[in-house]
Amino acid sequence: MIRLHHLNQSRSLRTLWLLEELGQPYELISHQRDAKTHLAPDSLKAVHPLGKSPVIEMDGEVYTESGAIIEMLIERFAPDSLRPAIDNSDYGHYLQWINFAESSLMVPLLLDLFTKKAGVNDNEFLSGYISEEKHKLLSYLNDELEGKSFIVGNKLSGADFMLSFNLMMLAQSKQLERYPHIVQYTRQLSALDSYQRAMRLEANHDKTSAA
Ligand SMILES: N[C@@H](CCC(=O)N[C@@H](CS)C(=O)NCC(=O)O)C(=O)O
Repeated sequence: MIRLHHLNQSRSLRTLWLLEELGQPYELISHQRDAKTHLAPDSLKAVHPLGKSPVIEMDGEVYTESGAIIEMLIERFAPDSLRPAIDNSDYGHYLQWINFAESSLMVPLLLDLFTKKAGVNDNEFLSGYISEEKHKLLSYLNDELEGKSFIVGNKLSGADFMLSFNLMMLAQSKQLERYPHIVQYTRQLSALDSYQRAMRLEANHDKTSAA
C-alpha cells in the first residue's frame, strides 16, 4: 500500500491527482500548514528529515521530490498510458516539461512569493527580474500550448500533473489572464474526473480553506 503524506496547499496536489488517476489503493495522511508561518508541521519531519511534502512511503522506502515521485509512480503503474514511449520523439519533451515545472518556472514563482511575504518586493532589481522572468516563461508556455489540451503529444502525461500545481498557484493570484492558451489548458485539466476527485479530497483536508 502506498502512503501519501499530504500537506494542504502544496506540491503534494500533483501526487494526489496522479494517485486518483492511477486508481491504485493508497492511504492519505494529512499534515496541516502552520496558520501563521504557512510552514509544514513537525509531523512531516518525523517522516522525512526535510519535513516537506509530498512524501510517499512505498515498498518500505520513503521518497520525496514531487518530480521523482510522479515519474516513479508512472513507470510502475502506467508507463503505457501516462508517458510517451522511450523511443518516441516526445519522450525528451516529456522529461523537459517535468523539469521545467519544478526548476525554471518554480524559481521566479517562489522568489515572487517570498519577496512579497518578506516585504522586500520594492527592490528594483529583484522585482524587475521576477516579472520579466515570469513573463518570458509564461509566454513560452502559452505559445507551446496553442491548440493543445495537454502539453506533450496531446495526451495526458506526468508533465501535466507537474505543471498543474504551478498554474494553480498563478491562477489563484490571477496571474494567468494575459495567457489565454494556458487558461484554456488549465480549464481542460480541471475538468478531468481524477482532478476533481483530488480537489475534493484537498478541500476536505485543508482546514485553512474550511475556516
Ligand atoms: N522540490 C520539492 C519541494 C518540496 C517543497 O518545498 N514542498 C513545500 C510545499 S509546496 C513544503 O513542504 N513546504 C513546507 C515547509 O517548507 O515547511 C518537490 O518538488 O517536492
